[in-house]
Amino acid sequence: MSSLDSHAGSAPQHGGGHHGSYLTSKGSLWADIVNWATTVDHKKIGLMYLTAILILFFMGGVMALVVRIELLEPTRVMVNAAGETVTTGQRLSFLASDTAAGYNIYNRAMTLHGAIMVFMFIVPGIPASLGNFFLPLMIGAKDVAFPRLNLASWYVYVFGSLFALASALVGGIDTGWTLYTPYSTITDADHWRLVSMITGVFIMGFASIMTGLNFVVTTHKLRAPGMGWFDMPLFVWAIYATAIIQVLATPVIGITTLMLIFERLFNFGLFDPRMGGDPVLFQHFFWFYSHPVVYIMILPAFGVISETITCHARKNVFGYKSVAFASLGIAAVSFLVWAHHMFTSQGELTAAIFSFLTFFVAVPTAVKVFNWISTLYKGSIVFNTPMLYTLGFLFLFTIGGLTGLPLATLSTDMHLHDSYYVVAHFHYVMFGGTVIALLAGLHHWWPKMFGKMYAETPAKLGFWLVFLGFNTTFFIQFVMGAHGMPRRYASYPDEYQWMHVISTVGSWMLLAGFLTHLFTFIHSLLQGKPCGPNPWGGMTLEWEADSPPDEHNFAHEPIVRHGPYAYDTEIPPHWTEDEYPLPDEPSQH
Ligand code: HEM
Ligand SMILES: [Cu+2]
Repeated sequence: MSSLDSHAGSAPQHGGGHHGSYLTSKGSLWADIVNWATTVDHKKIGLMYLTAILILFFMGGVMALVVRIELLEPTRVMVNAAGETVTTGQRLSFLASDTAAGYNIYNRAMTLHGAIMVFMFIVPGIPASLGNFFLPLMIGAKDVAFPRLNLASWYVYVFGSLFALASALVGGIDTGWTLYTPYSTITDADHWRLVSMITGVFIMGFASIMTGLNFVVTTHKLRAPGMGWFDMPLFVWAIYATAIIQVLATPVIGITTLMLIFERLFNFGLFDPRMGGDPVLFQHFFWFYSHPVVYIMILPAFGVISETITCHARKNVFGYKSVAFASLGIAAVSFLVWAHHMFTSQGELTAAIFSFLTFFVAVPTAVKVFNWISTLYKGSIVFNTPMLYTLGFLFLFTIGGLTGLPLATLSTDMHLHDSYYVVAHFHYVMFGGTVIALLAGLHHWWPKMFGKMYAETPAKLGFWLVFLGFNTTFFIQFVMGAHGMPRRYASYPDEYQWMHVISTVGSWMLLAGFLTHLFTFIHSLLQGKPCGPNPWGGMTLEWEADSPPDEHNFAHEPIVRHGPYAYDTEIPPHWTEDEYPLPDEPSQH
């Protein structure tokens, strides 16, 4: 374990350092507001990011519910007995002036959902919230390398999001979150809605780069004395690998969005064939960023799961080094496979090469899954909420990952491309993977962040609602898609209706699950029992700090003498041997 020898004899630390917790009020409400708005404390910035992304997740979720309500019934255009054309099943029509506008409301809600969820929620997601809060703590640092840049990144992110959301206030865009040309250049709505969304994405990119840069430098430079690369917790490895992608890939979306703005406003002819441009060029640019980005979304989730699984199964991570290197391997391969999103819009040889390369991504990913499962083997698994979410992750992410293989295979992708199968696949990965891991991490680190426990029973109820709701919503979409239901349509043949109904009912279960968690967390903040520094018996450095941590994290600079996990050799601090049975056989490290 990364034990703090300096700390072993310094029990008074837990009485609170000389600064008090980072949550301690500065006196008046106004003083607190100023303090938070100008803070350079990575913990506060982490919480500010967490709040912002959860608000956006809520907004994106509302849009998803709207989309699902529209899909309860297909839009049908029929001629009635009197010979008039009537449109039925447009549940959003009360928002629209006529039928065509009704279709467009569906398109805009779907686009807004995708754009919010991807650019504003899941990309900043875990790194900017949990990463900001825990990366410095886990390596025994006082803060990130560039604290002011960290605060700047939060403001840039909020500013960019407001820009993007402004496009919705003035009517929204209907291009899909992928902003494909020619929808985004010629056919869509009006200039300014699009330009405002695209500019928002452009601005948010800078926030992502600032965060990534900060984490790379922090990991290199600020590790506590004695902490070598292989003493770093796996969450740190994952955030580090993510940060490298953020720094290298994000500039590409910056350039792409600029090109799109110039094309839209000044007809540059980059993507328009009438002017010698090429619409497929846009797809290449877009996916050269957006494929690596799926690893910005999922690697931090892998990091969270490595921590929760070892802590709540009380066992070392099986094959620590292979998990650490798998993160870097995924980051490297992620840049080579972008064109697998475009099999149907390119030549056969190119498609075959990209298909071949795509299968390589599966290797380091599978290594991780096998290692996590081996970690569980003979562990003393505690079925608390973080562990339930961890097991949920393993189950859902495995489905998400394996269903990607038929999409990587040219012959099967020709059939599945742009169908609901794809929608199901990426929700299993992004939601079943990243959102579920975020929930695992939130429940795992909540006591550390706020110094209070949450009520276990409602938290578990929340898990079951989310888990069952998720599968009800999305599993049936694999079936629909394989039967031919295309994505992004509000109108569909009647034979699909029963499947859409199941899916929509699932979305309401999800809503109930999230509300349950929301109330559990609010209840914890108001009335939660105080928890000690280390309620789970965790072994990584953040558990050595107070709960909530002192303003400057550690009273003494930690000195690290062991790797991050040593559940087989040491009893974690504050535990007795009865509470913490050691495994019979020493497991490997
Ligand atoms: C992390 C959470 C989520 C992410 C990252 C996400 C992402 C996306 C994206 C990118 C799209 C665009 C699909 C396309 O381009 O065709 C989409 C579509 C959609 N999502 Fe989500 N989503 C999330 C959560 C949800 C939830 C909670 C629901 C349901 C309650 C949902 C339901 C839908 C529906 C119905 C569509 C429209 C599919 C279509 O008509 O093509 N999503 N999502
Ligand atoms: Cu991809």
